[in-house]
Amino acid sequence: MKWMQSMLKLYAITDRNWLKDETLYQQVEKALQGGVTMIQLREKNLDDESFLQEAIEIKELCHRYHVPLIINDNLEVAIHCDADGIHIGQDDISIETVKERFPHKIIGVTAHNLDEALIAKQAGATYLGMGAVFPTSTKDHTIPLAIDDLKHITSVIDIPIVAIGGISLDNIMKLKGTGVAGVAVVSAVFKSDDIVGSVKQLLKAVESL
Ligand code: TZP
Ligand code: MG
Repeated sequence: MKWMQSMLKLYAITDRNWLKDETLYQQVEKALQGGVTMIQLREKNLDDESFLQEAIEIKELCHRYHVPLIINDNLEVAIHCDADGIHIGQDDISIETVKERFPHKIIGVTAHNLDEALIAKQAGATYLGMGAVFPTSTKDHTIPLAIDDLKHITSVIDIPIVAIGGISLDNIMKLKGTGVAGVAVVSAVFKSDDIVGSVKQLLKAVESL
């Protein structure tokens, strides 16, 4: 699946924590202008109606840049905005339910170790998000994943894997040789005062992994 591999190069996950005086829409547009290859809309505190409204607008924006939109966790929102896919964690709805209710879409799954990765792949995940490869303050209670373990998992699992957790311009090269398709980042993009510039630099770095 070459197309999936290239979509995962620089995967930006949204976060309202660093909006400052901008809207999320404006920040996502900057990320797209910089060249992110996929966007995940991650909303932990929005009611379903607002989440759906936002998803419809952000999908239209992403598609203007020919970039797929993935919805975090919320299957109803994903279905109703006709997103390109959904990303689920270990404690979210099952891959089987997603396949049934949202067929022919991208299914991203968070996995923390080889067992979880194998199970998700077997159940039909399109790609895996694996981490946290570095310490992060963006998400609580993350489980650390050693770089050598990540390398082993990418050599065993034949669906694309994206690394996540604390990835920045300062440490991204530590992922060299791990076999990841790309990186998933939150703060490295959305916390930046120069989103377009940061995305361009990250993209350059990820291309040399
Ligand atoms: N899942 C594992 S770590 C993480 C998520 C959603 C947060 C990553 O954020 P950042 O800012 O790129 O460390
Ligand atoms: Mg989740």
